[in-house]
Amino acid sequence: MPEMSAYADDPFLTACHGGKGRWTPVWFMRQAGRSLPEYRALRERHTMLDLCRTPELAAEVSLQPLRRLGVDAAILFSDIVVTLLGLGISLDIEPGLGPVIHEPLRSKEDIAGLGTLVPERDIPFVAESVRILVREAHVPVIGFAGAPFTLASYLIEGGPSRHHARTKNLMHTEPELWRELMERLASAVLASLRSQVEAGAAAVQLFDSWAGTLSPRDYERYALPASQAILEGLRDLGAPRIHFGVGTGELLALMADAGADVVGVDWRVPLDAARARVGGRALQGNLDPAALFAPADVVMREVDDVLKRGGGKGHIFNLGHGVLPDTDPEVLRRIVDHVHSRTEET
Ligand code: 1CP
Repeated sequence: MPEMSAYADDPFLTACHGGKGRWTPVWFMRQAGRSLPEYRALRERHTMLDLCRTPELAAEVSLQPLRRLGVDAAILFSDIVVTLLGLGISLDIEPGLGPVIHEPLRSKEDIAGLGTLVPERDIPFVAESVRILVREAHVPVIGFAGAPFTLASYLIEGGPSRHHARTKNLMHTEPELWRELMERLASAVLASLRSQVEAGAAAVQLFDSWAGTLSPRDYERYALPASQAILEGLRDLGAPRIHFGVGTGELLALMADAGADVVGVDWRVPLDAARARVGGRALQGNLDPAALFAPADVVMREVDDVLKRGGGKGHIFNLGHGVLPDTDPEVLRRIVDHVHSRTEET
């Protein structure tokens, strides 16, 4: 979709700006990935990071859900830890587990040693993947990155973590060092997101997936300033900014104030309740990904409830978190059809 004018009455962008389009737009977090057999076939021949680093393959994986599901937006195929790769961090993405950092950051020296990200030099494949995708996709392309708190958790814990205890320990005991880490990560994330928009991404999503493990007071003090710097630093580009985390019911107002155009909501807060917390911003969400294993009539009833609470205006239908790997893609396709037909009628 290369012509900006072609976006004029696009349902996804209209909803991002708070409006009501021809239908309620729908896409799914992790729509590109293990629920699709065509993705699993490619993964038999390439590692996850090889897919991310090879623009033709990354673009192909991003296009797979467009062909099969008919969603209203494409998301770049990559991972939040690609920004860390660009900062010179040695890591892998292990099947069934997630990112593993070979030498977790634990000291002042480790943090001082983090480089500066120059996207064209350090992760040129990201912008190139976006350029190919924008040429090939018939819907807007969403660029993305992880927010500093969530990235710091992987960097410090060394991988997925339940309690984020080392991360919070650094945050509480060495607030100055913590702030330095947040600032370094924020400038890297901002540089990456700006280069994705300059390459043609029509919107961006900042994933602060694990921010919901913080109290509102700690979020405001230790995580929000860095996310705010990123979201504010994107404002001049005019691409809608989606801000998402899991378990963030008590943080929604703060996440909106950080500078989001759209606030992503997990399944724990009904959208009508979330609407009251986000001060006029658009909403994205929020069907429970585990509900997709229920019988079809139950799934569609849940979809209808989300649509009703979303209110039809300034609502992007999505799950409350990523598609679970065992999800039947046919259920995803039926949800897309259902959302479209339901909302075209009104
Ligand atoms: O082996 C495989 O095929 C890897 C599985 C996989 C995939 C398909 C991982 C490992 N990442 C991805 C792609 C990915 N990651 C996308 C692609 C685009 C799409 O949505 O279709 C995106 C947006 C991400 C972002 C991401 N990675 C987040 C934020 C979103 C979220 O789910 O909260 C996070 C936290 C990660 C880290 C990560 N990467 C992979 C896994 C399994 C995880 C989570 C690990 C954990 O629980 O901490």
